[in-house]
Amino acid sequence: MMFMHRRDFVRHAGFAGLMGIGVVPGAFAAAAIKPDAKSALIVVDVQNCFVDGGTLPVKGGADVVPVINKLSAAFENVVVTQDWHTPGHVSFASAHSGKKPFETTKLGYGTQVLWPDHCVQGSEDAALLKGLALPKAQLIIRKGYHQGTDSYSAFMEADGKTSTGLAAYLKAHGVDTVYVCGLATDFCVAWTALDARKAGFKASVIEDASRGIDLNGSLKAAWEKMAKAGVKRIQSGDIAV
Ligand code: VGL
Ligand code: ZN
Repeated sequence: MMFMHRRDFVRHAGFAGLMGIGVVPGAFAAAAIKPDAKSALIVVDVQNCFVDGGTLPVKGGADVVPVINKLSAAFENVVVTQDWHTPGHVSFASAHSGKKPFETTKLGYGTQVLWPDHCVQGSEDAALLKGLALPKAQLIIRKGYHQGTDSYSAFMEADGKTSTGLAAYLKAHGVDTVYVCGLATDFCVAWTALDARKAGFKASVIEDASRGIDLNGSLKAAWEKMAKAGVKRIQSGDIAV
């Protein structure tokens, strides 16, 4: 009972209520997260390439759109990211002879998963989903535009030392807490949340506003790594809209 998920708590509490055990009225409203001026929603890579019909589709990718649109109303600060690769980018399998998508290779900065060609700068594939309605978004940060370096994270390129400038931007705006959602949970969302922690932000990933690729157990591994780093795993319903 002590360590149950919020979902389970709600179920048990409802049952207790029915049994007349008594639940403090308003207890759930008080528990809900109310983002303030120090919080930012980071919407990661909700682009045509990552949904059906795109070059690197994530299962159920488009389903995050209505969830994110609704969530965004709760935030004063909304930042959007776009995966934005050069043609022939180093993360493309096609740039490495004898390699196929979803294999790996060793680069100067470490092991790189090789992907189908995706999110090429200026292409329709790299555009944000039409249905994504975030008129209040204050910044679109593009990443992965250096030919020889990938960037899953919105904060730091895969070399671990080239900053995108996002941490400085958020800090300059007084933001100390980020809520990360989008595509894909186990790559760009997870790396963004992990780097947010490294940069000193409180960080949560909104699970039902994200979808994963799950390559060789990558989804479970990402959640474990995030838990260890102090990234909270929450649901969109935990945020008061
Ligand atoms: C992503 C693989 C390659 C992502 C981007 O947005 O999670 N995954 N490029
Ligand atoms: Zn990419």
